[in-house]
Amino acid sequence: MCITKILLSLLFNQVKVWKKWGLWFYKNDKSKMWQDNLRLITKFDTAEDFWALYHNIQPPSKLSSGCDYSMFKDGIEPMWEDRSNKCGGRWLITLAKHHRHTELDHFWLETLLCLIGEGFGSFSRDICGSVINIRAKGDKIAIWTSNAENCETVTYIGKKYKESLGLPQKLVIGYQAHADTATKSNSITKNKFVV
Ligand code: MGP
Repeated sequence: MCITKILLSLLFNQVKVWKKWGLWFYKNDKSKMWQDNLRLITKFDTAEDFWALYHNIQPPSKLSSGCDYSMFKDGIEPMWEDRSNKCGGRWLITLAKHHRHTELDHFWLETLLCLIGEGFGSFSRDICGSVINIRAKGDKIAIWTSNAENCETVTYIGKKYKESLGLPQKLVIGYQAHADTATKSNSITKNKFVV
């Protein structure tokens, strides 16, 4: 267990974390509409409940292709259409296939801890949630924020996020507005910001 995890569990066990969070699961069933494949698993507002949940669900690396987990602030649904997301965007980490068995679970946990531990200080207000996509072509992890025009906040979150994951300085990550992702005509969405 890394030091961040130990400290957070000691500090926040049975202590309320930032408001309340919801954990969602998406399983790709092509016979259904995208929204109908999305399920809220549970909500939690203490670190103790977070760890109980975390230890009782499959780690992302064990999920089948096409599945997602999302963790969002209570009251925000993990979709572009939600009023908190519709003007926002995401910092996107794309992982090479071989990272599923090395970095994926670790990156996801660090992402969750950045969120519930308010790792972005006062900028945490702009955080909506995070999503992990398990995909055959390569897995993805993203932090969603509420305002893609808020350059200072978005940039701060991106830099801090990269640092929290221990990504090398020279590795560039991109932020994309949901409006661009939702209307893209091919598999590439232009980056609005990079850090
Ligand atoms: P995806 O699951 O985010 O990524 O979007 P994937 O599977 O890697 O595909 P790619 O297009 O990024 O290469 C896949 C598809 O799911 C999208 O093209 C949409 O049709 C649908 N979808 C994804 N999201 C996050 C939403 C959403 O928030 N709202 C709606 N309506 N559809 C979505």
